[in-house]
Amino acid sequence: MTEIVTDTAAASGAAATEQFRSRQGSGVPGADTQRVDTLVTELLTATHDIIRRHKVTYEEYNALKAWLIRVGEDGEWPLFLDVWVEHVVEEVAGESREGSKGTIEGPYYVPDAPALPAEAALPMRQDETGTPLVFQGQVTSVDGSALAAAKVEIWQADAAGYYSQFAPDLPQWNLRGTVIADESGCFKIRTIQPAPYQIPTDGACGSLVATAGWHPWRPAHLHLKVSAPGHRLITTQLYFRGGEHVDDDIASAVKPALILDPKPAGSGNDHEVTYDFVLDRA
Ligand code: MBD
Ligand code: FE
Repeated sequence: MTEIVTDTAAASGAAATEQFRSRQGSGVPGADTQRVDTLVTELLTATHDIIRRHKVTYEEYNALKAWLIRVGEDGEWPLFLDVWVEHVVEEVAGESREGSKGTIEGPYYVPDAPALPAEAALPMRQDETGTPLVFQGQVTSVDGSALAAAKVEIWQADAAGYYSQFAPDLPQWNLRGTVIADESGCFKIRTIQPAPYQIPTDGACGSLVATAGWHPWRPAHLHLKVSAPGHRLITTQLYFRGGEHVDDDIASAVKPALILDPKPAGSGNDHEVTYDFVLDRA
């Protein structure tokens, strides 16, 4: 099922909202009244404090109301939350990990990308542009043992900054794959270096960014989910040393341990980098 996605905030937002809904039930299993009361009361109290401290006017209150309505109309709740809130949820969730660092998932993951062997090229167009990149490494457990047949799911933007299934005119699984590591936990993935990602400027989030005088950019990144039986799945991203916006990611999701430094390799413009993953035990 390939949907037509046009190049507007509302179209990529609708696709992201639909993707999220298709994977998410409603409610939190086991959420209790006490917890909901505490969290929502504190959120509201913080909001009330801000209104008093800054003497928020009716004009500002109504502008907020109109903007929130538009976030929904544009399907941009996944984008808004993943850009400005998710990094703190991930920070808290990551506190209990010893292995590789994780970071946010963002709005553009799609499960069940085509399975690929340990040494493979990601699905891409015949004329895919961008610097060729060989991304290789090994998946081990925290005790150092190799994790045979670990699953390395990878998704990324193309050299124009677009994600397949969330932008028009891209093959369904372009630059998305599920690589199965070999018996030593090793993988070698041929891809291209993605471009920095600009969040849509024509939707509610773009309007917030412009009105607040911020910039709409994320540094170029690869997204990954790495998993193996008996181990905690890690969701992470990898960035490129010296790349634009590595130091001022709008989504606050860069960590020093996640910055790659690919070196020229082979002929032409090819680059190569090694990054190993260490998974915590489940
Ligand atoms: C992205 O590509 C992304 O990774 C995040 C977190 C938010 C918006 C776009
Ligand atoms: Fe992304």
